[in-house]
Amino acid sequence: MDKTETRTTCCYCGVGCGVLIASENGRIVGVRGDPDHPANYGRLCGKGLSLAASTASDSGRALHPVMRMARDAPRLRVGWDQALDAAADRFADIIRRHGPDAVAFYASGQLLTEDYYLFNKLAKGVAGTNNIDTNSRLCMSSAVTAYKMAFGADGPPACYEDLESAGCVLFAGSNMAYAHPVLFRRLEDARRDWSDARWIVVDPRRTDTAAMADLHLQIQPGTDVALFHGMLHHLIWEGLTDAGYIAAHTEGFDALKRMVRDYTPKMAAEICGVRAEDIATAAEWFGRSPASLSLYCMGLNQSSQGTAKNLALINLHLATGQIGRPGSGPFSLTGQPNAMGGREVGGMATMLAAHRDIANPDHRREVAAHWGVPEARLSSRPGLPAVAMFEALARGEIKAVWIVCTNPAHSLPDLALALARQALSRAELVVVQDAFAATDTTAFADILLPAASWGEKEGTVTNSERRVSRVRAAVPPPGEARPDGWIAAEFGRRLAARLHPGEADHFAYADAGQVFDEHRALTVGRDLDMGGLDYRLLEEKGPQQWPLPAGQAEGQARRYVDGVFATDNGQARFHAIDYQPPAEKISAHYPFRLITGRLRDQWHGMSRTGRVPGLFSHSPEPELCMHPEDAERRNLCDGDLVRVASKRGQWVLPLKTDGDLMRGCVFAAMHWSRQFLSSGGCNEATIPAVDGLSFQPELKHAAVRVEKAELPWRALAALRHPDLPALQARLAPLLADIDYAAISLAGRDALLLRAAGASPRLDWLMRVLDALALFPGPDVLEYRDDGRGALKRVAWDGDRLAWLVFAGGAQDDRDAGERLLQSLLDGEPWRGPRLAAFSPAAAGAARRDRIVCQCKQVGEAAILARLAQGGGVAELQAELGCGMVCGTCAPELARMASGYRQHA
Ligand SMILES: Nc1nc2c(c(=O)[nH]1)N[C@H]1C(S)=C(S)[C@@H](COP(=O)(O)OP(=O)(O)OC[C@H]3O[C@@H](n4cnc5c(=O)[nH]c(N)nc54)[C@H](O)[C@@H]3O)O[C@H]1N2
Ligand SMILES: Nc1nc2c(c(=O)[nH]1)N[C@H]1C(S)=C(S)[C@@H](COP(=O)(O)OP(=O)(O)OC[C@H]3O[C@@H](n4cnc5c(=O)[nH]c(N)nc54)[C@H](O)[C@@H]3O)O[C@H]1N2
Ligand code: SF4
Ligand SMILES: [Mo]
Repeated sequence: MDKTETRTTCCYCGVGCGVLIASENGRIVGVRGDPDHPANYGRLCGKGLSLAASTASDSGRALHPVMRMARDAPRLRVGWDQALDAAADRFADIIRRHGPDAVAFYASGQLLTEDYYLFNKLAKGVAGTNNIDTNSRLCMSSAVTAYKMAFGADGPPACYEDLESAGCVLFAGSNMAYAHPVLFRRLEDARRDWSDARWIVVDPRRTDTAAMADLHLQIQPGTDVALFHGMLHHLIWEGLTDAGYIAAHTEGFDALKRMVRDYTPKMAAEICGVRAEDIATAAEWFGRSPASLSLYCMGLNQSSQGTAKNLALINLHLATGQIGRPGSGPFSLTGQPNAMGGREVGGMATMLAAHRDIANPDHRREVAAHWGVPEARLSSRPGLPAVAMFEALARGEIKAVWIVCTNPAHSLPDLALALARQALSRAELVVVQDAFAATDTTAFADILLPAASWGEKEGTVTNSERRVSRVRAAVPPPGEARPDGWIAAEFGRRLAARLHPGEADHFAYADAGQVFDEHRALTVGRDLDMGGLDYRLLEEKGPQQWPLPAGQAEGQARRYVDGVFATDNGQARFHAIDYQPPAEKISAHYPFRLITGRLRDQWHGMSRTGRVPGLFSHSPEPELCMHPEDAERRNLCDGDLVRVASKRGQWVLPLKTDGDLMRGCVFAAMHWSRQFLSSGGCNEATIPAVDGLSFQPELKHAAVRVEKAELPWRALAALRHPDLPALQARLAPLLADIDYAAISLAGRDALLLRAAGASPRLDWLMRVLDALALFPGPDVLEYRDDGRGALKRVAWDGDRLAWLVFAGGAQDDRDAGERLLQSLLDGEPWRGPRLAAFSPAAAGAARRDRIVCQCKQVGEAAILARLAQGGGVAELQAELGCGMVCGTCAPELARMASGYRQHA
């Protein structure tokens, strides 16, 4: 047997953990954390640990290029040459007829740096358009814009070691316990060692991160600018600013000082809905600590005031000199594994390679010369940022779009009306390059190209602390899937041959290392100089941080240590921008503020995490979280199906009362897509308003109404099966045909479908049962009453339940179905007569226990039972084993233990 271990990097979040892949005969059989990687030193979170499981089967993967020969015709399997030639013909034709800006590329912070570089070269250097934007526009663009405005260049100035030396940590709009778990472990460890470190969390929800804070500022959504100005007012008033630093290294303080005069903590407190004393305390801790670090993410960026929020936070650091020293600095946590790499290669509509600007003719000349293309090819017109790009596509101004490694029909705002769906159905040509066959976006593809995925390709990624790590192939891609960089180069070469015959081949690379060399050559002499950072060094010395100019032994951990910034005069700039409320006001008609965000164990549209049953156990169903008092006033109970509607669109999901929210706010996870739900999820209702400086959409703040969805007919189907992704793929196309339906995975190998309709839908259910092959047979008990829309089928495999279907309108049946479901998931032998399966549940439905610890599958009930005997987290760990493997559940365990003590 051929067993090998391959050193690579996790493909999920921007922490960028090192992973060792064990593979056997061309299959990934296990993963473990790389003990030598400086991001994680061997640790992985639940998502990272599940990477082998999510790559276990090829079903659901895109395996062959497919293409429509005519509009509305079905897609047929074709060869790579045919698909790429057709794509190049169509792109070239559209460019000739309508000009280069009639085509667009929509890429992703999950591409490798080399792939990203090639797409950027292809769009800007071959097609001649700056219409290349990425999902980073939905993610990091406010942070990028603010760094550039304040420091003159993009990129976080701090590093991971700063987490260990910070005396005051300000988390702003970051639920780090869920979204950057391994870094959060490092912070937890540091606080254990340095017990007087203070944590402040700014978040409208009491997240697990907030529950661990010394001070939680539960602000009204969107009010961060007022909060930070209020803190600055207090710092100035109390003489806690660093006049020496301000004078030596910054400009613009006087104007800012004049503006924040009005933002007394009292005034800020009124806007934010928190206590003025708490704002003053936060300012004191921040200003007096020997080292203050802020960690921020989507709660700041995804806002119509995203850039202003970032700048107001940076103001606090500059005014107190909390930057450039160990343990301090404004540290924007990057979301995707290679959001940073994308920024380095200039992979957005508003920038050029290596932090150059489109508007600067010298910069265009440098890049054109490097690529060997005529200077005039590089357009001086900025391209369209994501939202505007899809709007232009919907209006027919952009005619063809190439979408790679992102799922805009799920992740863009306002799916229902203006954006993705309309745009993609109107476009003349949609090319989608994805690793998976069925996503909300691949449905629109005229040409679908199968991409190699994690563990199957070579390149690099850059994590949040500017550290470049190698990504390596451990196994060959399935079917005919090819690496993204290969696809970009093959298409680029074909497009160049059609548009610019006679030009030398712009895509002649022997390997990914050569692409990296071409990229890093462009960085030489610039703020992100990687002249000394190549594959050989990465091979010999492991992951490296930039800047790392030629001749230096290692990269720079911290930037701006000398107080010299990347602006023309070396001074950092303060910015005075007034607070503005979110774009959409709440009203009598739309009284709730919808906040969207992440779950602990799911990743975006779930194309990968949705393949692993264990990753559903922490949050098995989609939920709209609402404060219990808001729910009570509206007569809503846990589990009720509700319809959430904005001015733009609506979706249906179950309600969960949740005291972690403030009144007037509701929260929904962003993950559930049309592959798992009867609708596109929360972005049916979100708003396409964007920040005026960064063009990042306000994905976190829409005004919505919440009403009970009267859907009395209910169905539950559950079965065990060895290939769940295959089953899910068969069911997904049926979901939209009913008022509510949601797929989730459970146990080790079970798939669950819950559905609801305004009237009985046995017709629909029959299609579901056909798709799942749940037919009557010898070991199947059936009850059917078409008049009442009732159908029950229960099947046994030996003495165990194999599958079940319960549909109808009666509560008793629902309870019985839930009880059977529990029995199916437990896998216990069936006792008593089989007919008892249809009798009403004796004492209501069995409540499914929520799993808190994914690694050891420890549920809430066992944890509460152990806490009832006294003790805390240490006892839970020692006796139940929870929180001991990846530690992702540690914050929740701590919270449960302290909650228990408070109630006891
Ligand atoms: N498990 C998991 N981890 C992930 C991802 C994933 O899909 N799943 N995705 C990765 C990516 S791409 C990203 S960008 C990051 C995102 O990481 P985070 O930004 O930490 O995650 P979110 O849940 O999107 O939002 C963070 C918090 O912002 C709060 N918030 C909402 N509005 C406001 C506001 O006006 N002000 C403030 N201060 N806070 C507000 C929300 O309540 C939420 O708790 O996560 C990365 N890590
Ligand atoms: N309401 C709301 N919406 C949001 C957010 C929010 O907080 N709230 N967050 C926003 C943010 S921060 C982000 S980053 C976006 C994320 O949104 P998306 O980028 O749409 O999310 P993913 O599901 O990660 O999409 C990645 C796609 O690439 C495919 N893929 C995986 N590996 C590969 C590969 O190697 N090659 C190729 N070609 N394809 C591959 C996957 O199957 C998947 O379809 O969502 C944004 N949308
Ligand atoms: S924290 Fe988890 S998801 Fe993020 S890189 Fe590390 S293992 Fe991957
Ligand atoms: Mo993101």
